[in-house]
Amino acid sequence: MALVEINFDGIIGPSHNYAGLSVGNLASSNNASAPSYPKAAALQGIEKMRANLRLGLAQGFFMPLDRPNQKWLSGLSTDMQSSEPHIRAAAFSASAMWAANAATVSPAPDTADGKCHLSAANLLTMAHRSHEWTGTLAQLKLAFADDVHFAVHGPVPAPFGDEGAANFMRLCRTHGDAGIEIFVYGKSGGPFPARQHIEASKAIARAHRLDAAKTLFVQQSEVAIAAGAFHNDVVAVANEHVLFTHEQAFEHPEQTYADIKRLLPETEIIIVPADRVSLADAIQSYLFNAQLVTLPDGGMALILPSEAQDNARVWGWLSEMVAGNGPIRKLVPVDVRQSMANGGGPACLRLRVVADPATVDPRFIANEAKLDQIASVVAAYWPESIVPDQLSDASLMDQVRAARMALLTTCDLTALA
Ligand code: SUG
Repeated sequence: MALVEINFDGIIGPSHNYAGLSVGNLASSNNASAPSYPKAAALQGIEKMRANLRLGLAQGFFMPLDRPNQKWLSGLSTDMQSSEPHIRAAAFSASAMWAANAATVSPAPDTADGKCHLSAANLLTMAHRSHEWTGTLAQLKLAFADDVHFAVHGPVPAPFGDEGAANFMRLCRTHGDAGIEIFVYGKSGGPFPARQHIEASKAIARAHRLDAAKTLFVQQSEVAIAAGAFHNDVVAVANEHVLFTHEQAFEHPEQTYADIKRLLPETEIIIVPADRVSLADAIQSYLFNAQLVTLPDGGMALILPSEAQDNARVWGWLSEMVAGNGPIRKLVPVDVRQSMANGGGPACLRLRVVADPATVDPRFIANEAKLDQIASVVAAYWPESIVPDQLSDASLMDQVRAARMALLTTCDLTALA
């Protein structure tokens, strides 16, 4: 079968809560200590996957990780009862739901050995995300165990921060053709950290055996990071030959566009001007944290958060765009408000892998029946709500572990237990 883009969504874990852990992520800070609704959150994520299946798109999923992470706590010589609240919250976070940060993926047509390469991200800038990679790597090794078609790599070593596909874009004629790969790194972000370091991006490009002549390293704009765009995928998204970007996404936009055009002349760059949609509106509405997808009929659609529809300036600009003659033909709003309140839109919730689905472990591939089963487990086991004060509550920890185990059992994935 031909290579297709498969979107692997992180199933929102039973410990989903708002702990204000991500400095520079305004939604996370603004919603710190608010009650969360893990069951509703996970069901929203499942509905997004269903909607994508119904659009004719290939869909996969990843399991939530084991939380609280006892091994990480043991490494810090503590446990959930006695640790300080911020350590406890970091051990308990369901942040692996944002699968865009799980890994960087270079599809087979771009690599020297013709394999699809995946590198687990170290996520080391944020404590609560820095211990995801062990569980993520185990999962990637299982899902992409076919070593004729895939090469799975561990994370880049410290101190070089890597945030996975959130700071990475690929442009190509069609998914199955060789493309250009664009690594977007940060240098500085005013009061906020730049999470993606160029050293990490370069290490991944080498590990993935990319063609240096078709690889770009581009600086994310400092004003964008300072305005709350802690990842590049909050201000730009690419699909096949289309780059949809905010005017202020890159530090050197003209050079970036020229380099892209030089390497892939058929690229169409759609620039949203700051005088129509400010960075503040872009970050509040997450219009760029959309899944820009190619539909089976060939047109492109933007699957975006319903917050984008609620913002009149954003929706006005988008409506004009789709009414024009450009490549993006359709807007599909989805409700992922529980994830959005922690700064994770539709695009954060998924990792794109271009591959033949038959080469992926079928236990990670979605269909309607499997999503029904997953939704039943979520409905039966996921907590209704969590407030941060509950995180040391032993009965909540037991419920969270039992919920994940029920899902692993249903999906025949107890190997990840
Ligand atoms: O890393 N939020 C995530 C959101 C990740 C979004 N991903 C992409 N843009 N691809 C983060 O900042 C908040 C957790 C908390 O505060 O409880 C959090 O980790």
